[in-house]
Amino acid sequence: MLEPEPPATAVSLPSETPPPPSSDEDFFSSASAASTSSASSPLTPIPSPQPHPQIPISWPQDGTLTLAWVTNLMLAFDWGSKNLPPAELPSVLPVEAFDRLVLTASKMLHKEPNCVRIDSGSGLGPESRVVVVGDVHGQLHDVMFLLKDAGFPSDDRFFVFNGDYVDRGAWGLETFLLLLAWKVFMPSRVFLLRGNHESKYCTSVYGFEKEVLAKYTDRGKHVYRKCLGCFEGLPLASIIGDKVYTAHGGIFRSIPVTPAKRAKGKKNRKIVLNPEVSALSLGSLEELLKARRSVLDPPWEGANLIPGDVLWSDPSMKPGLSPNKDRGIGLLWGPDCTEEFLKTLNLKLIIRSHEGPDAREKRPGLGGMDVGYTIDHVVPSGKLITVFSAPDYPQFQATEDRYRNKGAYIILEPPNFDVPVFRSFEAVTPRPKVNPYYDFEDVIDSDEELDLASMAT
Ligand SMILES: [Mn+2]
Repeated sequence: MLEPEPPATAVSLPSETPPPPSSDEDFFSSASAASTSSASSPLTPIPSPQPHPQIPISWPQDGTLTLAWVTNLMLAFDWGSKNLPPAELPSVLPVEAFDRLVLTASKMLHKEPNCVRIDSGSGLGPESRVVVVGDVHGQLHDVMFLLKDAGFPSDDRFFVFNGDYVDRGAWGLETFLLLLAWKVFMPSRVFLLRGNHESKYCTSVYGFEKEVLAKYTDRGKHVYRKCLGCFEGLPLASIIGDKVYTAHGGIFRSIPVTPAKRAKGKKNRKIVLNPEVSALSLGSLEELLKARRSVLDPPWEGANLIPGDVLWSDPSMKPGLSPNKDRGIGLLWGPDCTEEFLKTLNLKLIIRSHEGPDAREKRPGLGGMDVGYTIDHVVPSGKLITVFSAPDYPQFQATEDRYRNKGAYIILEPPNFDVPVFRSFEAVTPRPKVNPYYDFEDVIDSDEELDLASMAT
Protein backbone atom coordinates (compact mmCIF):
# COMPACT_ATOMS: atom_id res chain seq x y z
CA MET A 1 0.00 0.00 0.00
CA LEU A 2 1.31 3.41 -0.90
CA GLU A 3 1.46 6.09 1.67
CA PRO A 4 -0.88 8.82 0.45
CA GLU A 5 1.18 11.80 1.33
CA PRO A 6 2.68 14.34 -1.00
CA PRO A 7 5.92 15.68 0.52
CA ALA A 8 9.13 14.89 -1.27
CA THR A 9 10.91 11.92 0.19
CA ALA A 10 14.43 10.67 0.38
CA VAL A 11 13.90 8.24 -2.44
CA SER A 12 11.81 10.20 -4.94
CA LEU A 13 12.24 13.93 -5.27
CA PRO A 14 10.96 16.25 -7.97
CA SER A 15 13.73 16.71 -10.52
CA GLU A 16 14.23 20.41 -9.80
CA THR A 17 14.77 19.79 -6.11
CA PRO A 18 18.36 19.39 -5.00
CA PRO A 19 19.05 16.07 -3.36
CA PRO A 20 18.37 15.88 0.36
CA PRO A 21 21.26 15.85 2.75
CA SER A 22 22.68 12.44 3.31
CA SER A 23 21.30 10.61 6.27
CA ASP A 24 23.94 11.60 8.79
CA GLU A 25 23.99 15.25 7.74
CA ASP A 26 20.24 15.34 8.00
CA PHE A 27 20.42 14.22 11.60
CA PHE A 28 23.55 15.88 12.90
CA SER A 29 23.63 19.12 10.92
CA SER A 30 20.51 20.32 9.23
CA ALA A 31 17.92 19.16 11.76
CA SER A 32 18.96 21.96 14.05
CA ALA A 33 16.34 24.56 13.21
CA ALA A 34 14.80 26.58 15.99
CA SER A 35 12.20 24.63 17.81
CA THR A 36 9.31 26.70 16.61
CA SER A 37 10.24 26.88 12.95
CA SER A 38 10.53 24.29 10.22
CA ALA A 39 12.40 21.34 11.56
CA SER A 40 14.91 20.95 8.77
CA SER A 41 16.28 22.72 5.74
CA PRO A 42 16.60 20.08 3.09
CA LEU A 43 17.37 22.58 0.34
CA THR A 44 20.64 23.71 1.89
CA PRO A 45 22.55 20.69 2.99
CA ILE A 46 25.53 21.52 5.11
CA PRO A 47 28.50 19.72 3.62
CA SER A 48 30.08 18.87 6.94
CA PRO A 49 31.59 15.43 6.67
CA GLN A 50 29.97 13.02 9.08
CA PRO A 51 31.27 9.56 9.69
CA HIS A 52 29.20 6.78 8.22
CA PRO A 53 27.80 4.46 10.83
CA GLN A 54 29.83 1.45 11.77
CA ILE A 55 27.67 -1.55 11.03
CA PRO A 56 26.89 -4.23 11.90
CA ILE A 57 26.70 -3.08 15.47
CA SER A 58 28.14 -5.40 18.08
CA TRP A 59 27.77 -5.32 21.84
CA PRO A 60 30.90 -3.89 23.53
CA GLN A 61 33.35 -6.57 24.70
CA ASP A 62 33.27 -5.35 28.30
CA GLY A 63 29.50 -4.79 28.24
CA THR A 64 29.84 -1.06 28.92
CA LEU A 65 28.09 1.33 26.57
CA THR A 66 29.85 4.58 25.64
CA LEU A 67 28.59 7.83 24.15
CA ALA A 68 30.31 6.81 20.90
CA TRP A 69 28.37 3.53 20.86
CA VAL A 70 25.01 5.22 21.45
CA THR A 71 25.81 7.93 18.89
CA ASN A 72 26.73 5.31 16.34
CA LEU A 73 23.48 3.45 17.04
CA MET A 74 21.47 6.62 16.34
CA LEU A 75 23.47 7.28 13.19
CA ALA A 76 23.01 3.68 12.07
CA PHE A 77 19.25 3.64 12.61
CA ASP A 78 18.91 6.95 10.80
CA TRP A 79 21.09 5.79 7.91
CA GLY A 80 19.32 2.43 7.75
CA SER A 81 15.89 4.06 7.69
CA LYS A 82 16.95 5.98 4.59
CA ASN A 83 19.06 3.47 2.75
CA LEU A 84 17.88 -0.03 3.52
CA PRO A 85 14.61 -1.92 3.19
CA PRO A 86 13.05 -2.73 6.58
CA ALA A 87 14.02 -6.41 6.38
CA GLU A 88 17.69 -5.37 6.31
CA LEU A 89 17.62 -4.02 9.87
CA PRO A 90 19.48 -7.12 11.16
CA SER A 91 22.45 -6.04 9.02
CA VAL A 92 22.53 -2.87 11.14
CA LEU A 93 21.68 -4.43 14.51
CA PRO A 94 22.15 -8.20 14.49
CA VAL A 95 19.84 -10.13 16.78
CA GLU A 96 22.78 -10.97 19.09
CA ALA A 97 23.35 -7.26 19.80
CA PHE A 98 19.60 -6.70 20.11
CA ASP A 99 19.43 -9.46 22.73
CA ARG A 100 22.21 -7.95 24.83
CA LEU A 101 20.72 -4.46 24.67
CA VAL A 102 17.22 -5.56 25.63
CA LEU A 103 18.40 -7.95 28.32
CA THR A 104 20.61 -5.30 29.93
CA ALA A 105 17.88 -2.64 29.78
CA SER A 106 15.16 -5.02 31.01
CA LYS A 107 17.19 -5.91 34.11
CA MET A 108 17.63 -2.23 34.93
CA LEU A 109 13.99 -1.34 34.31
CA HIS A 110 12.56 -4.24 36.28
CA LYS A 111 14.53 -3.09 39.33
CA GLU A 112 13.06 0.41 39.29
CA PRO A 113 10.09 1.15 41.54
CA ASN A 114 6.64 1.75 40.00
CA CYS A 115 7.13 5.45 40.63
CA VAL A 116 10.71 6.59 40.09
CA ARG A 117 11.91 9.62 42.04
CA ILE A 118 14.21 12.18 40.54
CA ASP A 119 15.46 14.40 43.35
CA SER A 120 18.62 15.60 45.05
CA GLY A 121 19.26 12.04 46.19
CA SER A 122 19.45 10.97 42.55
CA GLY A 123 21.67 13.82 41.40
CA LEU A 124 19.17 16.59 40.69
CA GLY A 125 21.00 19.85 41.49
CA PRO A 126 21.10 23.61 40.85
CA GLU A 127 22.60 23.07 37.37
CA SER A 128 20.15 20.36 36.33
CA ARG A 129 17.35 20.43 33.79
CA VAL A 130 14.67 17.80 33.39
CA VAL A 131 13.16 17.26 29.95
CA VAL A 132 9.72 15.61 29.92
CA VAL A 133 8.67 13.97 26.66
CA GLY A 134 5.22 12.73 25.64
CA ASP A 135 4.08 10.15 23.08
CA VAL A 136 6.55 9.59 20.23
CA HIS A 137 4.91 6.60 18.47
CA GLY A 138 7.75 5.33 16.34
CA GLN A 139 8.58 8.68 14.75
CA LEU A 140 12.32 8.04 14.86
CA HIS A 141 13.44 11.16 13.03
CA ASP A 142 11.35 13.44 15.21
CA VAL A 143 12.70 11.77 18.36
CA MET A 144 16.27 12.30 17.15
CA PHE A 145 15.44 15.92 16.38
CA LEU A 146 13.95 16.32 19.85
CA LEU A 147 17.03 14.85 21.54
CA LYS A 148 19.32 17.16 19.60
CA ASP A 149 17.08 20.18 20.10
CA ALA A 150 16.71 19.66 23.86
CA GLY A 151 20.32 18.53 24.19
CA PHE A 152 21.23 14.90 24.63
CA PRO A 153 21.04 13.34 28.09
CA SER A 154 24.02 14.32 30.25
CA ASP A 155 25.00 14.67 33.90
CA ASP A 156 22.97 17.88 34.03
CA ARG A 157 20.17 16.90 31.69
CA PHE A 158 17.64 14.36 32.85
CA PHE A 159 14.98 12.91 30.56
CA VAL A 160 11.64 11.46 31.54
CA PHE A 161 9.74 9.82 28.70
CA ASN A 162 6.04 9.36 29.35
CA GLY A 163 5.61 6.25 27.20
CA ASP A 164 4.03 5.30 23.85
CA TYR A 165 7.32 4.71 22.07
CA VAL A 166 5.87 2.31 19.51
CA ASP A 167 2.87 1.78 17.18
CA ARG A 168 1.49 3.97 14.37
CA GLY A 169 4.86 5.29 13.19
CA ALA A 170 7.10 3.08 11.06
CA TRP A 171 10.19 3.03 13.30
CA GLY A 172 8.83 1.96 16.66
CA LEU A 173 11.52 -0.67 17.07
CA GLU A 174 14.42 1.67 16.30
CA THR A 175 12.87 4.37 18.50
CA PHE A 176 12.42 2.05 21.46
CA LEU A 177 15.89 0.53 21.11
CA LEU A 178 17.49 3.96 20.82
CA LEU A 179 15.85 5.02 24.07
CA LEU A 180 16.87 1.73 25.72
CA ALA A 181 20.46 2.43 24.68
CA TRP A 182 20.34 5.86 26.34
CA LYS A 183 18.83 4.22 29.42
CA VAL A 184 21.62 1.66 29.62
CA PHE A 185 24.29 4.31 29.00
CA MET A 186 22.88 6.78 31.58
CA PRO A 187 20.56 4.83 33.88
CA SER A 188 20.32 7.59 36.48
CA ARG A 189 19.59 10.32 33.90
CA VAL A 190 17.15 8.68 31.49
CA PHE A 191 13.79 7.38 32.70
CA LEU A 192 11.44 5.44 30.46
CA LEU A 193 7.88 5.14 31.73
CA ARG A 194 5.33 2.76 30.31
CA GLY A 195 2.58 3.90 27.93
CA ASN A 196 -0.60 2.02 27.11
CA HIS A 197 0.96 1.09 23.76
CA GLU A 198 3.73 -0.80 25.52
CA SER A 199 1.40 -3.80 25.73
CA LYS A 200 0.58 -6.96 23.80
CA TYR A 201 -2.88 -5.74 22.97
CA CYS A 202 -1.96 -2.37 21.46
CA THR A 203 1.11 -3.60 19.58
CA SER A 204 -0.91 -6.36 17.94
CA VAL A 205 -3.43 -3.84 16.61
CA TYR A 206 -1.48 -0.66 15.88
CA GLY A 207 1.53 -1.92 13.95
CA PHE A 208 4.48 -2.67 16.21
CA GLU A 209 4.16 -6.46 16.09
CA LYS A 210 3.95 -6.43 12.27
CA GLU A 211 6.85 -3.99 12.11
CA VAL A 212 9.07 -6.26 14.18
CA LEU A 213 8.12 -9.33 12.13
CA ALA A 214 8.87 -7.44 8.90
CA LYS A 215 12.25 -6.26 10.16
CA TYR A 216 13.57 -9.39 11.87
CA THR A 217 11.71 -11.93 9.69
CA ASP A 218 12.67 -15.42 10.90
CA ARG A 219 13.81 -14.03 14.27
CA GLY A 220 10.86 -11.63 14.44
CA LYS A 221 8.82 -13.60 16.95
CA HIS A 222 11.79 -13.80 19.27
CA VAL A 223 12.47 -10.06 18.97
CA TYR A 224 8.81 -9.21 19.55
CA ARG A 225 8.66 -11.44 22.63
CA LYS A 226 11.76 -9.82 24.10
CA CYS A 227 10.26 -6.37 23.53
CA LEU A 228 7.04 -7.38 25.30
CA GLY A 229 9.10 -8.66 28.22
CA CYS A 230 10.87 -5.34 28.40
CA PHE A 231 7.56 -3.43 28.27
CA GLU A 232 6.46 -5.33 31.38
CA GLY A 233 9.45 -3.94 33.24
CA LEU A 234 8.84 -0.28 32.47
CA PRO A 235 7.99 1.81 35.53
CA LEU A 236 4.62 3.56 35.61
CA ALA A 237 5.24 7.07 36.90
CA SER A 238 7.80 9.57 38.12
CA ILE A 239 8.02 12.30 40.71
CA ILE A 240 10.48 15.05 39.80
CA GLY A 241 11.97 17.40 42.39
CA ASP A 242 9.25 16.39 44.86
CA LYS A 243 6.90 18.70 42.91
CA VAL A 244 5.97 17.14 39.57
CA TYR A 245 4.14 13.87 38.97
CA THR A 246 4.37 12.40 35.47
CA ALA A 247 2.66 9.36 33.97
CA HIS A 248 1.31 8.38 30.57
CA GLY A 249 -2.41 8.52 31.33
CA GLY A 250 -2.58 10.10 34.75
CA ILE A 251 -3.88 9.45 38.21
CA PHE A 252 -5.32 6.27 39.68
CA ARG A 253 -7.95 4.91 42.04
CA SER A 254 -7.69 3.51 45.51
CA ILE A 255 -8.10 -0.25 45.57
CA PRO A 256 -10.13 -1.67 48.46
CA VAL A 257 -8.11 -4.14 50.52
CA THR A 258 -10.58 -6.96 49.92
CA PRO A 259 -12.06 -6.50 46.46
CA ALA A 260 -15.46 -8.03 45.92
CA LYS A 261 -15.40 -11.26 43.97
CA ARG A 262 -17.22 -10.89 40.71
CA ALA A 263 -17.33 -11.83 37.05
CA LYS A 264 -17.22 -15.53 37.75
CA GLY A 265 -18.79 -16.45 34.43
CA LYS A 266 -15.77 -16.75 32.18
CA LYS A 267 -17.59 -16.91 28.88
CA ASN A 268 -19.51 -13.70 29.08
CA ARG A 269 -16.67 -11.21 29.44
CA LYS A 270 -18.43 -7.95 29.75
CA ILE A 271 -16.70 -5.08 31.41
CA VAL A 272 -17.30 -4.62 35.08
CA LEU A 273 -15.49 -1.35 35.45
CA ASN A 274 -16.52 -0.83 39.01
CA PRO A 275 -20.05 -1.39 40.17
CA GLU A 276 -19.44 0.82 43.20
CA VAL A 277 -18.88 3.91 41.11
CA SER A 278 -19.80 6.14 44.00
CA ALA A 279 -17.03 4.49 46.00
CA LEU A 280 -14.29 5.54 43.54
CA SER A 281 -11.61 7.51 45.34
CA LEU A 282 -8.07 8.60 44.57
CA GLY A 283 -5.28 6.15 45.28
CA SER A 284 -2.26 6.86 47.44
CA LEU A 285 1.41 6.79 46.52
CA GLU A 286 1.78 3.67 48.66
CA GLU A 287 -0.86 1.93 46.58
CA LEU A 288 0.90 2.97 43.38
CA LEU A 289 4.19 1.59 44.69
CA LYS A 290 2.56 -1.73 45.58
CA ALA A 291 0.75 -2.31 42.28
CA ARG A 292 1.82 -5.28 40.16
CA ARG A 293 3.01 -3.74 36.90
CA SER A 294 4.51 -6.84 35.26
CA VAL A 295 1.53 -7.64 33.09
CA LEU A 296 1.47 -7.93 29.30
CA ASP A 297 -1.82 -6.01 29.28
CA PRO A 298 -2.99 -3.99 32.26
CA PRO A 299 -6.29 -5.52 33.39
CA TRP A 300 -9.51 -3.50 33.21
CA GLU A 301 -11.21 -5.58 35.88
CA GLY A 302 -10.19 -7.41 39.01
CA ALA A 303 -8.00 -6.13 41.81
CA ASN A 304 -4.93 -4.95 39.85
CA LEU A 305 -6.47 -1.82 38.34
CA ILE A 306 -3.81 0.76 39.15
CA PRO A 307 -1.52 0.05 36.14
CA GLY A 308 -4.50 0.39 33.78
CA ASP A 309 -5.54 3.65 35.44
CA VAL A 310 -2.05 5.15 35.25
CA LEU A 311 -1.64 4.19 31.58
CA TRP A 312 -5.14 4.79 30.19
CA SER A 313 -6.90 7.53 32.17
CA ASP A 314 -7.87 10.95 30.82
CA PRO A 315 -8.73 14.27 32.41
CA SER A 316 -12.19 15.73 32.08
CA MET A 317 -13.70 19.13 32.80
CA LYS A 318 -16.47 17.42 34.73
CA PRO A 319 -15.77 17.10 38.46
CA GLY A 320 -15.28 13.72 40.04
CA LEU A 321 -13.77 10.35 39.31
CA SER A 322 -15.59 8.02 36.94
CA PRO A 323 -14.93 5.02 34.72
CA ASN A 324 -13.40 5.96 31.35
CA LYS A 325 -16.22 4.49 29.28
CA ASP A 326 -14.88 5.66 25.91
CA ARG A 327 -11.66 3.74 26.41
CA GLY A 328 -13.14 0.82 28.36
CA ILE A 329 -10.33 1.01 30.89
CA GLY A 330 -8.95 3.62 33.27
CA LEU A 331 -10.64 6.70 34.69
CA LEU A 332 -11.86 10.14 33.84
CA TRP A 333 -10.98 12.71 36.47
CA GLY A 334 -12.07 16.27 37.02
CA PRO A 335 -10.30 19.42 38.21
CA ASP A 336 -11.34 18.66 41.79
CA CYS A 337 -9.39 15.38 41.63
CA THR A 338 -6.34 17.18 40.21
CA GLU A 339 -6.54 19.55 43.19
CA GLU A 340 -6.93 16.72 45.69
CA PHE A 341 -4.03 14.76 44.17
CA LEU A 342 -1.68 17.76 44.10
CA LYS A 343 -2.64 18.92 47.57
CA THR A 344 -2.41 15.50 49.21
CA LEU A 345 1.00 14.79 47.70
CA ASN A 346 2.23 18.38 48.09
CA LEU A 347 2.86 18.67 44.34
CA LYS A 348 2.56 21.53 41.83
CA LEU A 349 2.17 19.78 38.49
CA ILE A 350 0.80 16.69 36.84
CA ILE A 351 2.37 16.13 33.42
CA ARG A 352 0.66 13.39 31.43
CA SER A 353 0.46 12.49 27.72
CA HIS A 354 -1.72 9.94 25.92
CA GLU A 355 -3.93 12.27 23.86
CA GLY A 356 -2.93 13.34 20.38
CA PRO A 357 -4.75 15.67 18.01
CA ASP A 358 -7.13 12.90 16.94
CA ALA A 359 -8.18 12.10 20.50
CA ARG A 360 -8.55 15.76 21.40
CA GLU A 361 -10.83 16.40 18.44
CA LYS A 362 -13.43 14.35 20.30
CA ARG A 363 -13.01 15.93 23.72
CA PRO A 364 -15.17 19.02 23.97
CA GLY A 365 -14.02 21.34 26.73
CA LEU A 366 -10.39 20.33 26.37
CA GLY A 367 -7.87 22.07 24.13
CA GLY A 368 -6.63 20.81 20.76
CA MET A 369 -3.13 19.40 20.40
CA ASP A 370 -1.98 21.87 17.68
CA VAL A 371 1.15 22.98 19.50
CA GLY A 372 1.91 19.70 21.27
CA TYR A 373 0.64 20.54 24.74
CA THR A 374 -2.40 21.77 26.61
CA ILE A 375 -2.98 23.10 30.09
CA ASP A 376 -6.08 21.18 31.12
CA HIS A 377 -6.74 22.04 34.76
CA VAL A 378 -5.68 25.14 36.68
CA VAL A 379 -6.43 24.65 40.38
CA PRO A 380 -5.29 26.33 43.61
CA SER A 381 -2.45 23.83 44.18
CA GLY A 382 -1.14 23.82 40.60
CA LYS A 383 -1.80 22.60 37.08
CA LEU A 384 -2.50 19.58 34.95
CA ILE A 385 -0.66 19.50 31.61
CA THR A 386 -0.88 17.15 28.62
CA VAL A 387 2.27 16.91 26.46
CA PHE A 388 2.37 15.08 23.13
CA SER A 389 5.70 14.76 21.29
CA ALA A 390 4.74 13.25 17.93
CA PRO A 391 4.41 16.07 15.36
CA ASP A 392 2.32 15.55 12.23
CA TYR A 393 0.62 12.60 13.89
CA PRO A 394 -0.35 10.01 12.87
CA GLN A 395 2.25 9.65 10.14
CA PHE A 396 0.00 7.52 8.01
CA GLN A 397 -3.25 9.26 7.31
CA ALA A 398 -4.97 10.49 4.20
CA THR A 399 -3.54 13.90 3.37
CA GLU A 400 -6.82 15.73 3.81
CA ASP A 401 -7.27 14.20 7.27
CA ARG A 402 -3.93 15.30 8.63
CA TYR A 403 -3.79 17.45 11.73
CA ARG A 404 -0.38 18.97 11.01
CA ASN A 405 0.10 19.29 14.75
CA LYS A 406 3.38 20.34 16.28
CA GLY A 407 4.99 18.16 18.91
CA ALA A 408 6.24 19.55 22.20
CA TYR A 409 8.45 18.73 25.12
CA ILE A 410 8.72 20.35 28.53
CA ILE A 411 11.81 21.60 30.34
CA LEU A 412 11.77 21.81 34.13
CA GLU A 413 14.42 24.17 35.48
CA PRO A 414 16.03 24.76 38.85
CA PRO A 415 15.66 25.70 41.58
CA ASN A 416 12.24 24.11 42.06
CA PHE A 417 11.60 22.25 38.78
CA ASP A 418 7.93 23.09 39.08
CA VAL A 419 7.52 25.75 36.34
CA PRO A 420 7.10 24.17 32.89
CA VAL A 421 8.93 25.67 29.90
CA PHE A 422 7.30 24.48 26.68
CA ARG A 423 9.12 23.84 23.40
CA SER A 424 7.04 23.12 20.31
CA PHE A 425 8.59 21.68 17.16
CA GLU A 426 7.54 20.62 13.70
CA ALA A 427 8.01 17.25 12.07
CA VAL A 428 11.31 16.53 10.36
CA THR A 429 10.90 16.56 6.59
CA PRO A 430 11.44 14.86 4.32
CA ARG A 431 11.16 11.53 6.05
CA PRO A 432 11.83 8.22 4.34
CA LYS A 433 8.93 6.82 2.41
CA VAL A 434 7.71 3.57 3.88
CA ASN A 435 4.56 1.53 4.09
CA PRO A 436 2.52 1.49 7.29
CA TYR A 437 2.39 -1.63 9.42
CA TYR A 438 -1.30 -1.30 10.22
CA ASP A 439 -4.38 -0.52 8.20
CA PHE A 440 -4.82 3.11 9.10
CA GLU A 441 -8.10 3.32 7.24
CA ASP A 442 -9.76 0.39 9.00
CA VAL A 443 -8.23 0.51 12.43
CA ILE A 444 -10.29 2.61 14.80
CA ASP A 445 -9.37 6.22 14.59
CA SER A 446 -7.73 6.65 17.92
CA ASP A 447 -6.53 4.33 20.63
CA GLU A 448 -9.50 5.17 22.77
CA GLU A 449 -11.24 1.85 22.75
CA LEU A 450 -10.14 -1.47 24.06
CA ASP A 451 -11.44 -4.11 21.72
CA LEU A 452 -12.55 -6.52 24.39
CA ALA A 453 -13.43 -9.27 21.96
CA SER A 454 -9.86 -9.40 20.71
CA MET A 455 -8.44 -9.18 24.20
CA ALA A 456 -10.54 -12.05 25.48
CA THR A 457 -8.96 -14.44 23.01
MN1 LIG B 1 -1.46 6.52 24.86
